[in-house]
Amino acid sequence: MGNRNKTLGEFIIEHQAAFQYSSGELSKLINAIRLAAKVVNHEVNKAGLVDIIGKAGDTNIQGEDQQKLDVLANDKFIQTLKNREIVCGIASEEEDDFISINSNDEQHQNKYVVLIDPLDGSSNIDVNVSVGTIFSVYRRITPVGTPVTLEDFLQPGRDQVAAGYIVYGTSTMLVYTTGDGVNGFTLNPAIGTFYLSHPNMQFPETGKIYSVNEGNYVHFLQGVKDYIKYCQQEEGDRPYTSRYIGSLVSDFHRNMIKGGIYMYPKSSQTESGKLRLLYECNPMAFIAEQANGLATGGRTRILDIQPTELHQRVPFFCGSQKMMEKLHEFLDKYR
Ligand code: AHM
Ligand code: MG
Repeated sequence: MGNRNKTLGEFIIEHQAAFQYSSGELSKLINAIRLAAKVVNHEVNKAGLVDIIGKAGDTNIQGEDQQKLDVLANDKFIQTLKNREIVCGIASEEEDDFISINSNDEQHQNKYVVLIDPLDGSSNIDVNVSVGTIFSVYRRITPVGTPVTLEDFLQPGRDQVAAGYIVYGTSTMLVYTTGDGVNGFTLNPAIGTFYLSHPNMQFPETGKIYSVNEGNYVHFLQGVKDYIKYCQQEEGDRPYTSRYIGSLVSDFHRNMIKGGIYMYPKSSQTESGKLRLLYECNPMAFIAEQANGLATGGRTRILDIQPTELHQRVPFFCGSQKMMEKLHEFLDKYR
């Protein structure tokens, strides 16, 4: 079957067959994420009606408390994964600690852990700008049949089995990789089905877009400042275009399609930048590398960092290969 009208469901089944020893667990897991994504999408789309249906903290007509959307998204993803008993542990940007899941039938038999940022860029919701969900999947390290431990979550990004994001934008897309390229699926909201719309996504080798919060410029390291100045210089195909939504998923998604570079550097204010290694940088770095892009912390490959804590932050640079190489040249001058 060609790619015409292929649904995410069909794609998952087809690709499961490609894993010789697959038990179908990973496919079920992606399916659960697909389901939760649709529910969250529905809620995100209603966000503008907040004055009509009530805001966080209010009680709605059915007597239910209205939740903030990021809390709601967190609950939906966790509930869906828990109910379907397909993972042994979950860590979320919204939770202080990881959650260990006991399957009812066979205790702790599942082998995957999921790490999730349920609603990234949620400050954008109030102003009707795109937000996203980011997820990352690892095989547990500790033996199946025992409760998960912190060690199962603190694995370097290169050991990810799958990673992806959902962008709730002008249309809703689910983009993911299982280490065999990156594919994007667009939701047809009328029938609630994701269709393969962007097969084999690739960062263009170079691009003309740079994305960084320039309001922090004075606090950046000299190498980053110099690179930004380079992007703004009039020469060859420069100046580049500056585009910053402030929603990592959307900024990344645009750059992957059009060619560009995203930067969240450390600054004199924030020693490690802002973005979280486990919930944001690792999954995006895995997708970037699978799509012919690069992701580093300035020099170190993001996927090679050994995490030390669940909510660890790291500087993050990611994008088209040639642009990343140029950035590294500037950063190297100040080493
Ligand atoms: P969040 O997890 O609290 O939503 O923060 C992450 C977001 C990213 O989506 C975005 O790239 C970044 O924060 C923007 O930060 P800033 O407003 O400092 O530029
Ligand atoms: Mg986030």
